[in-house]
Amino acid sequence: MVSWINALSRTRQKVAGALASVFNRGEKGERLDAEALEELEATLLLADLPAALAAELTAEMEKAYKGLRVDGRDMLRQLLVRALGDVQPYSWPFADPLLSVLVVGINGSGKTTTCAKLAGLAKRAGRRPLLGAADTFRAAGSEQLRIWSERIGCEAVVGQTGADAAAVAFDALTAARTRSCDVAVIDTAGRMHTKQPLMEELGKVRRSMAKCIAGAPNEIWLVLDAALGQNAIVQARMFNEAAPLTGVIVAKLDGSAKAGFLFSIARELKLPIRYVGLGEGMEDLAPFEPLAFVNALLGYESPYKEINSNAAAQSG
Ligand SMILES: Nc1nc2c(ncn2[C@@H]2O[C@H](COP(=O)(O)OP(=O)(O)O)[C@@H](O)[C@H]2O)c(=O)[nH]1
Ligand SMILES: [Mg+2]
Repeated sequence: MVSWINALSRTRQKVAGALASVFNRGEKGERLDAEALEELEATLLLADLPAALAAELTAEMEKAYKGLRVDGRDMLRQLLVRALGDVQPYSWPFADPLLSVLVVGINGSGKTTTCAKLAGLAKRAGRRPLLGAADTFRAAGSEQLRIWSERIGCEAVVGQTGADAAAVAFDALTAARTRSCDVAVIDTAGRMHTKQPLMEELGKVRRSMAKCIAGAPNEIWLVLDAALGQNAIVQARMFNEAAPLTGVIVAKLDGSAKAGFLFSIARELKLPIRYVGLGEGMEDLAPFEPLAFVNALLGYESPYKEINSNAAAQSG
C-alpha cells in the first residue's frame, strides 16, 4: 500500500525548495519582502492551487511574518487544512439495505480500477458487494471488471458489448437484490464531458436504476485523473450538470504533480472528496483526510500528527 507521503512526492518536490526559503525566514524572524511573497504565490500556483486561495494564503503569511519568529510550515499547514473545510473521512452507510453507487468519468480516468477497489474495500469490511459492468462500449472494459470480481471473490453482472447501459445497470441492481448483496458498484463507459448525447445517457442510466430501486443510485461519484490538475474542474462542472454528483474520487494522486487542484474541488465545486487513489493495487484507495493530505504535501512524516494550535504563532 502506497502511503500519502510517497503519493504526494511529485507535488511536494515542486514546492519544497521555495517553501523552505519562506520557512527559513520565519525561523530567523525575517519579514516576507515583495520578492519572497511573489515567489510564494507562484509556487502555490505551480502546485495547481486555485488562484484565489494562493493569493489569500500569501496575504495571510505576509501578515504573520511581522518580524517575529514564526513556524511558517505549521502556519501554512493550518491554513491549508482550514481551506479544505471540516471533512470527516467517509465511511459507507452500510446500514442501508442496499447501497448503490454509480461511477462516472471520462475515458482512462480510473473508473474501472476504482470500482474494483471500492468492491474490495466493501468485501474486506465483511460486506457482500456486486460489481456491475455497464461499460458496454468496449468488450475489454467489462472483461477487466469481470476479472477483478473474480480476484475479489464478489458477485458481478457484466453487460454484453453494445448492450444498453441503462438496462445493464437495472439488471445489476436486480441481481444485487436477489443475491442479497448489500453494496452495488456500477461502472460506466468513459464519456467526454463535451459530448451531449453521451452525457444524456447518464441520466438514462440513473433513471433506470431508480426504476429498479426507489432512491437508487444512493451515490454518484465522479472519478477524476489527478494528473489533469485544474483542468479536471471544468470536467467536474459538466458532469455535475448531467448527473447530480454526490462526491468525487481523485484517482492517480500518486504520480500527480498538480495535487493542489483538490482545493478547487473542495472550495469552488463544493463537492466532497470521498476517496483518493494512491496506486494501482487493490488496496491503494484511501478515504480522503485533509490533515493526512496537507501533512504529506508539506513533508510532515507522520500523517496523523495532531495540529497544535499554539505552534502557529510562536514568538521569541
Ligand atoms: N498509479 C495509479 N494508477 C491508477 C490509479 N487508478 C487507476 N490507475 C490506472 O489508470 C489506468 C486506467 O484505469 P481504468 O480503471 O481502466 O480507467 P477507466 O477507463 O476510467 O475505466 C490503468 O492503467 C489503471 O491501473 C491510481 O490510483 N494510481
Ligand atoms: Mg473502464
